[in-house]
Amino acid sequence: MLSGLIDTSSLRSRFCAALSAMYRAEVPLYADLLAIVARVNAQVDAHMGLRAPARVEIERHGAIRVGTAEELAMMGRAFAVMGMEPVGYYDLAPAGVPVHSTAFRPVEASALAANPFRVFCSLLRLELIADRELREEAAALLAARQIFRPEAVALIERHEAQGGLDDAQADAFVAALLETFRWHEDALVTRATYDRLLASHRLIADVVAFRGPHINHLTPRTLDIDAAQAAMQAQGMDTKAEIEGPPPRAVPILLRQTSFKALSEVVRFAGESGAPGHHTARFGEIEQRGAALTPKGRALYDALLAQAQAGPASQPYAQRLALAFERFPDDLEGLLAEELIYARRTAAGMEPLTYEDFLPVSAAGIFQSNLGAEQHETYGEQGAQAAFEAALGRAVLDPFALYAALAGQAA
Ligand code: OOG
Ligand code: NI
Repeated sequence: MLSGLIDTSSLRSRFCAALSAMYRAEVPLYADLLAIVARVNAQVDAHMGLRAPARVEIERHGAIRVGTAEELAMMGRAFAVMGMEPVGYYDLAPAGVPVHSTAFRPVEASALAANPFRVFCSLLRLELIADRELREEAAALLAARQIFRPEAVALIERHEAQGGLDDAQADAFVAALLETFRWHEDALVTRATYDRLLASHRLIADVVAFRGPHINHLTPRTLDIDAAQAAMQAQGMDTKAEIEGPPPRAVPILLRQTSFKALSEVVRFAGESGAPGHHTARFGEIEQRGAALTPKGRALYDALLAQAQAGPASQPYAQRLALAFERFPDDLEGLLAEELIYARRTAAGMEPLTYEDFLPVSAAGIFQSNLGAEQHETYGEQGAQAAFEAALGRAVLDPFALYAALAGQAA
């Protein structure tokens, strides 16, 4: 690397800060959520088992949805500038959402420690739209839009040619790329087209009807998600009914998440000057992360979650979840002895590795809660990892292999 080039982790931090500022301005309720998280985190006793870094309220992830292979490939190159690589393949079709996804994130221990910010990036699967005419119309709309500023593309190329960006180029890159994530209330389509896209699937309208892949949520980390959810509700936020993921535990595992539901926002349709329309897409979410599970731990987690979900409807979900998870050891020794979590040896003993990825089941729940309960159609297609990777222009990394390497084990 040439001297004078900015470290990719500080570039990621600059971008994350700029994105947060933009989203707080665009979605004021999100600024309220950040204030709640900061308050709850300040109240949490440091003895909870999570070492509180100085700024726990900074965002841990965001999410976008792109429409074409070209958009995904350029997005992958943009994230590479910030030291973020595609990790994992998520097939959302079984949950009735016509996309497949990856998480762009840092992978090295030092980069994760510097700033673990990651972006869940979904690619629309137009082939899952049954109506041929609508599919072709959507494809034409997507082919005609340009979601990246020329300056952003030029700086991505500069980064690739010189192995990094200098300070001024980094700022210019952040400013130019931010435009891709901005909300545009002027839609690309007429109201009639929007309505037809919406009738096919709300998510298809969200991707196809707009100028770009607006950031649809950001997610800060909370140290006590149960307290934060209660505080959100006390402040009148329309939250999800249940916290997604595992139940509360002494040793947290994987990821627990909740959100306020997507807001109804003003949209101006093409060729109209009268009353505006509305679109719901953007929300605010919080997360609490715990230990990364081994394949064996993950299999147990999936089985117990399925058991809780299949339990008697007469029993509250939280109770079913707690009962099912009685079979999941909840002490460090037990978790390590049964090889359910990844851990790394430190001077103080064994320390669980934090889960840095997403949960497809949670992800589906997040999508669903913001699409409205009415859409439960599922798509019969198989996952299409090879097609996703061809669109991206590279293979996605295997999350288990990354954790094993961080834990100092062979994959
Ligand atoms: C992304 C949903 C996935 C999460 O936290 O699981 C996600 C989306 O709605 O585009 O962010
Ligand atoms: Ni999320």
